[in-house]
Amino acid sequence: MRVSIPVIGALLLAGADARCVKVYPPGHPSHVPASASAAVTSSGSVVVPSPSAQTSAVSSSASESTPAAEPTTSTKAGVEIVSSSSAAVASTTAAISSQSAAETTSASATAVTSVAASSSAATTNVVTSVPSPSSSSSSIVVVPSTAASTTTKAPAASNYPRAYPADVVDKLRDSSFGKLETYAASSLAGGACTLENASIRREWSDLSADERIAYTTAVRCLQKLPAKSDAKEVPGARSRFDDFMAVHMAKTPFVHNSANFLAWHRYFLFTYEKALKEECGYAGAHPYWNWDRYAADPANSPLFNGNATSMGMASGCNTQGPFADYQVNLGPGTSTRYNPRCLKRAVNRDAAQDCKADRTLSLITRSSSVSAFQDTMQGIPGVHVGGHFTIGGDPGGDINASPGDPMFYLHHAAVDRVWWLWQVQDLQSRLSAVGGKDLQTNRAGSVKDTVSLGLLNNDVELGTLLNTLGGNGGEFCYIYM
Ligand SMILES: [Cu+2]
Repeated sequence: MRVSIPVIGALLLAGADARCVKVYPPGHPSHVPASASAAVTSSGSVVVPSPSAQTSAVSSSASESTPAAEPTTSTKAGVEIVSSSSAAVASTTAAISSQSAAETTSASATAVTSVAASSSAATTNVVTSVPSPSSSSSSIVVVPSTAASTTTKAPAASNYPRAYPADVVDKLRDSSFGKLETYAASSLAGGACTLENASIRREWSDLSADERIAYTTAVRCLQKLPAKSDAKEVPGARSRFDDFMAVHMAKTPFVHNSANFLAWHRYFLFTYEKALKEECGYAGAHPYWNWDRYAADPANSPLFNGNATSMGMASGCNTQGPFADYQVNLGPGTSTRYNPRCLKRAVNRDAAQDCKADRTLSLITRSSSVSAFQDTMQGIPGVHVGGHFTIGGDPGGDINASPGDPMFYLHHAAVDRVWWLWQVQDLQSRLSAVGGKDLQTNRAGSVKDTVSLGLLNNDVELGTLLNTLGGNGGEFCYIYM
């Protein structure tokens, strides 16, 4: 979907204010041109999938009942081997039997992760508990498989094995981990946050089935807790989840294409993760979405295949998966009125191509300043907009209201990971690098700028949000796999 002119037109048609059109990347569609299947919201705005999204929606709907192939991970002689489950790509007529086959293979794939994770937890005081390409482990674990049980060894490369082959960005992450260890040895020694106790944000497919369900269950909990938003300002807010959506809607003009884009969204995501933990008992770290893994067929991926262990469906109203009974209350755009409707996706394969690993790698390795990095990331094509377009739909394709789709947070964790990895390449200078403009003051951005999440969290200085290991007054303490 390479839209820009029609989208800008549609934005104007839909009544988006001129400020939004100016501030956000053209082509980040809140709304797209009307068509036969346009849904007219109560505000009169037309929200429809784009023509290309509709095409893919039609083709993917045929396979909706067919669970996506999740790779089966097996380990032979320390080498991770990933293969697609042939059972999972059975025809729709065999959907029911392949469903169980797919779930079984998926469970065996994730067993590797959970077993390895617990073996790592058992050695917290040992150097090898740091997930590092150079660490080693001799734990022998038995991994259940669909065919037969296999004795395998936790991969030496990492205590957190990947369910998919490492892509070029994963490889950069692994090969530059030594820089983080060097930094930690000199700058984190004796502090409260260390590499050993930092939480580890992992990719969606690398979580076990139970871990994924624990995450979506906590999100559902947040969607049921009562809102704290001011009822006069946000009359439509019905839940704590809506509180986050409303803050993003209100702050959107000041936190995109701005000096604080990366830091604001890092803080927003962290605060969301904190709410999941403190208000909904979530015990894990926030997952992220590795765009590249599913770019060939995002609709039939472990994220969007509609399974109980997914983030819901790829097209139309989400009637399957963990968010089947979730209703979007706010939006579209900046509308804070109560506007209940189903969560709609328009998962788009074309947009996913903008987020391939080679593009992400070049973003990281070729951006020598933070300004270049954040401008390229938010440009078109770029991984930020590309990820939003990959989700699409209502409110996922709406720049203001996009946090109304729970996928927003996995996408922005991916954005945060890319920033983190860019920082890791040169921690000395990049842990204090700020570029671009503060759109509230219209001055050059600085570490002293105030970052505000409204009612969600305290106002803090931008400079304190730059380091995931000890930033935010010590509250940040995480890394990414
Ligand atoms: Cu945003």
